[in-house]
Amino acid sequence: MDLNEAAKLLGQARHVVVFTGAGMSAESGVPTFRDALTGLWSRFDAQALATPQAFDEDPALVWGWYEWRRQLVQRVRPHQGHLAVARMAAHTPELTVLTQNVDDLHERAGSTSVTHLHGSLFAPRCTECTRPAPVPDTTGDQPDEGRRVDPPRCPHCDGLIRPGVVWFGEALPQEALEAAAVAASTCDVLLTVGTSGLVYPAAEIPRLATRYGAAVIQVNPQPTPLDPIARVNLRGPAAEVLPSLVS
Ligand code: BV8
Ligand code: ZN
Repeated sequence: MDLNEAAKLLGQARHVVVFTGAGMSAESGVPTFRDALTGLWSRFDAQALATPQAFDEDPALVWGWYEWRRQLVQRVRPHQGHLAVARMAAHTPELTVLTQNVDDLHERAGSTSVTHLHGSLFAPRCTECTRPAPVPDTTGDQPDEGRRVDPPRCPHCDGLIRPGVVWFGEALPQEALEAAAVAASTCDVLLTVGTSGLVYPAAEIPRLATRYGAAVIQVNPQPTPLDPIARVNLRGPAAEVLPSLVS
């Protein structure tokens, strides 16, 4: 594994972008998007649940899935890979985290410049007046082993509250997209971790970085469509590989 080449590229970089997907949270115990559907949810397809249509059709089922995921994230902790990314920022003049993940593990590990391309489990909002809504206080509740949970209603306009994530078919937040395009087109190194590079337009980001001359380093136990653009391919899990890239 050419860890030394990767560590050297990162050590010399002025601006590093760390681009993460669901594989970054896997070793914390958060199932990746595709295998987030085990047990209770196994007869559903994530891509079918993560849509405005599914929420319109059955708000309680979709809200229940996101509440289950949010409560799961609240019960787990960032791993050594998240902590390594936070430490990397201390050694790099500029470091931007662009994540496709809707959990808060990068922030809880101490990363400060985190852009959520697909929103967050911790930013519910009203479907009508779009005002932000409070995250339900479910501390102490047993994780809801049921499936359906009626979404709360907006205190201002009585509209249905929805998860603050980007569903399939929805546009990514403009400011996140712009921040990602600026970061990808000005960085020297883009470290892509735990993403299959299949979901667009986020999957454009590593490709954009190479077009602007950045070196791409990939951390993933599996081959992905990003292999051909990676200068260095580190075939291994995030929690093991990332700490060896930063002192
Ligand atoms: C949009 C939030 C248009 C919700 C998610 C071309 C251009 C534009 C759009 C499209 C296009 N072609 C198709 C589309 C439509 C669609 C799309 O890309 N579909 C795919 C399936 C082909 N895109 C969209 O709909 C996007 N919107 O384009 O809108 C528009 C424009 C203007 C106006 C109106 C509309 C919106 C996409 C965002 C969807 N929301 N998440 C939620 O979380 O519930 S996407 C979701 O799936 C994740 O956020 C992630 O981005 C994606 C993939 O999830 P996973 O499979 O879990 O993760 P990943 O793929 O990253 O795979 C896990 C990886 O980790 C694997 O490689 C594995 O090997 C690795 N791994 C495992 N363990 C470890 C590990 N790596 C390291 N360490 C380990 N331990
Ligand atoms: Zn409202």
